[in-house]
Amino acid sequence: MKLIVLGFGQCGGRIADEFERLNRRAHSLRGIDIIVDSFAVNTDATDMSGLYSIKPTYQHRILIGAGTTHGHGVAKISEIGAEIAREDADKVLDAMRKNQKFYESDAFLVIASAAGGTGSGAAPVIAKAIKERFSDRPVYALIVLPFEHEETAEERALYNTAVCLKSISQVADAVILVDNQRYVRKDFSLQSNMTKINQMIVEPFFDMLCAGEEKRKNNIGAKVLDAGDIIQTLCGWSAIGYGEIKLPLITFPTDWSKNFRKRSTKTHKGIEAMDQALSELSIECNPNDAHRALFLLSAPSKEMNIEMVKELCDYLKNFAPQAIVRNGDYPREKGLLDVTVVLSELSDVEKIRHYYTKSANLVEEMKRRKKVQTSKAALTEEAGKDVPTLL
Ligand SMILES: Nc1nc2c(ncn2[C@@H]2O[C@H](COP(=O)(O)OP(=O)(O)OP(=O)(O)O)[C@@H](O)[C@H]2O)c(=O)[nH]1
Ligand SMILES: [Mg+2]
Repeated sequence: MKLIVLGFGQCGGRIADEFERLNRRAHSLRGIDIIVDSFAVNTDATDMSGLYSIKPTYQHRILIGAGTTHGHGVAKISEIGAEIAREDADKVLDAMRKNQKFYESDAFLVIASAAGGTGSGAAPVIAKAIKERFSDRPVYALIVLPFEHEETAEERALYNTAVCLKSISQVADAVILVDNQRYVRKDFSLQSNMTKINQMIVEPFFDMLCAGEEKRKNNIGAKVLDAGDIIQTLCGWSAIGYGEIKLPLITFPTDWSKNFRKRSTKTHKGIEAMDQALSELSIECNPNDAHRALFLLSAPSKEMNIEMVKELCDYLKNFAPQAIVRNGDYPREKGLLDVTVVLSELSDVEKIRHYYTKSANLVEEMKRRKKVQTSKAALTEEAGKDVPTLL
């Protein structure tokens, strides 16, 4: 599958940058392309200068709202982010269309954090504009939810998150939810944390995007998971997970038909990787609520067989009995067996309910605060009416 990737705000831009890096990896290691083009869109010029992989041209690192914010961001006010995006939407659409391979893409991927101002405001607005202009391809969103401490420290984060989730779910074909809190690892230093988290967020997409683009016979599975399977699966609230098991690099040929115990060990490795993928889903959810799902098994071809794929299918079906499960195998020459899982069309996600309920109380509170702020400002104005001014 080939994507056009657009990252909004600081978080979105950095994750889009990681996707561009994935593409370079696919290109140099596997000789295939999984991304047609990637863009960072921001109201903050400094944020974009810190990116590594997205082309450093003004048409790939697009500054929006320069007249309003002078390149300094919208300080968490997502309504301003949305307003600026409405004004500058054409700038983004025109930049995308300039790529000669634009029409080779299978889907758009819009990325942003929900808690900030620029990304959470701009992503739904531009997703809507893309959907209206290019109705032939799906628009997917990858939305990053705030860390727990951000939610408790700043009500704005909670409010922005709820508003962004509601808005993006009204326009995007699927919203892949990524909860920052689930990626926190104690062994990461604070400085390297974000980069590591971003790498962990994008890694599950690598094999999934590559599998259907392979041209070499040896790397084409018995059942290829292609763009069609992904498009049929991604719908509404979605989660993605990834699990891997290291394999010895040198193995001796075995006649599996005569060695049942070893064969079940082999299947066991697949189940172990799938278990890991399910326990490390990008958002906490109940697989029972999924109505669509897919998994991709990737390993050296001698490590996979039809029986193993079938057992993995049954295993996933057991967790997600309501889901239509699609699958594929992807033979790769490496000492690794990995499983990517997508759960989609989730009918319930507790965290979303939490944002919606908490922010419903905040809507009134925000209005009240605005009123108090305005009336206090009027009082101060009133008190200073007899003071002369120098202007
Ligand atoms: N995973 C991840 N989260 C990030 C990153 N940068 C910021 N965040 C999260 O994103 C939220 C803040 O949003 P930003 O993306 O910084 O905000 P913005 O869209 O640039 O909007 P403004 O700066 O308010 O104009 C917080 O929840 C951060 O924890 C990143 O590189 N990776
Ligand atoms: Mg910013």
